[in-house]
Amino acid sequence: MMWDKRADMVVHGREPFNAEPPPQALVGAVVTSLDTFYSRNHGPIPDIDPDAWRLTVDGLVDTPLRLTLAELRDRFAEHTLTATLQCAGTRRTGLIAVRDIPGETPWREAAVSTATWTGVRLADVLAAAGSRAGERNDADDAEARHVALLGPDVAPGPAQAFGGSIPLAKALAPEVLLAWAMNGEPLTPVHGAPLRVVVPGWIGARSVKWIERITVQARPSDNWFQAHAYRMLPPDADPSAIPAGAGFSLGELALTSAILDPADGTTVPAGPVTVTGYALAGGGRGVARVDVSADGGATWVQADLGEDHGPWCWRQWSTEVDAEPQAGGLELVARAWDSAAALQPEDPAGLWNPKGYMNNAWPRVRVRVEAVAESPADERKVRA
Ligand SMILES: Nc1nc2c(c(=O)[nH]1)N[C@H]1C(S)=C(S)[C@@H](COP(=O)(O)O)O[C@H]1N2
Ligand SMILES: [Mo]
Repeated sequence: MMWDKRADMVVHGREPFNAEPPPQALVGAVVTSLDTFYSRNHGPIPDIDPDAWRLTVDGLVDTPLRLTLAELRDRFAEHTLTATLQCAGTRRTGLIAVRDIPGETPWREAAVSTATWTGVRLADVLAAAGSRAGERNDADDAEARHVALLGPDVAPGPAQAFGGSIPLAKALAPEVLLAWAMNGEPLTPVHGAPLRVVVPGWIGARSVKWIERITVQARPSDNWFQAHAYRMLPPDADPSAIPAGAGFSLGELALTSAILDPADGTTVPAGPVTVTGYALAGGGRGVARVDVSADGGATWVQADLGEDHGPWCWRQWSTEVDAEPQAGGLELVARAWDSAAALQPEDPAGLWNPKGYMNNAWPRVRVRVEAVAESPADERKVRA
């Protein structure tokens, strides 16, 4: 399989490579194995010579830096953190079902994965460069407010290297890493080797891979993927002619959840059925509760939450429902609450936006229920 991924990946595209695992592959594991971790790319995977690679830190800093990977690892303390990465396009299929979204990858529920990342804090690197948070720099007459992140890979559409920015306040937060390892293994090319940014709690697009340049500046990045894409547009906007700065920029993730098993459209045997999924609060909030309904949302039970690995990490959940054979099957629904008592929105229709970002509506799956045959005569009845 391409890029060391499992053979049953759902491959949305080979070039650029975009793939997510089958939903059941995410069940139960807090940390996603490397062969299962989704991958989202806007251009070709760059072939980087780690010896020639350098990280540049510039902009509104006292001392611009230019570092090799060895220098970065020597100079700064190493930190390890388990964090979930989620693409803003996850569950776009639920928005496409409301109204078509041409030209965007139809991600299902698994464009989200969790890894244990090892690297250095972006805050430590910015401190070494003497970044002056919020301070006016006389020469530039500008206040340091944002940190632009730039990769080398050129996406075909905008013909621009991939980049974006995060506010300086987030860049200085201890959870934001420049990582060279994932689950204790060196980063692979597809996940950003030799070094990538990891911005926990924010949309995956801000976790820039193959990072080459970090620039402290007054304003958000004017890179295509900050100024034109990854923005929440009103439903009537024309996505083919988005002026810079239209709508609002996506940053913090919104509370979301998904049902991973059983899969939509499958058949389950009558009797107790285990329903499993994940919930992710985003922005450093926690998942407080997950409710599951087996009757389309009329009645609910509380799911059991898996182990809490902190605010940057999803929660796995599971519960058992009783499946009775019935015409039309069973409609399973989930809804998560976060630690700010926010509840996921019920209906994807109100969330529809022309680029299909941030579908965090209640996940729903419909399954058929098959009566368990007790005798050959019963079996014939069921099959008929
Ligand atoms: N340089 C670069 N960084 C990038 C991207 C990219 O295309 N180029 N894709 C972004 C998006 S949209 C997501 S969701 C994550 C996906 O990371 P992964 O491929 O390691 O899962 O990387 C982000 N970082
Ligand atoms: Mo993404």
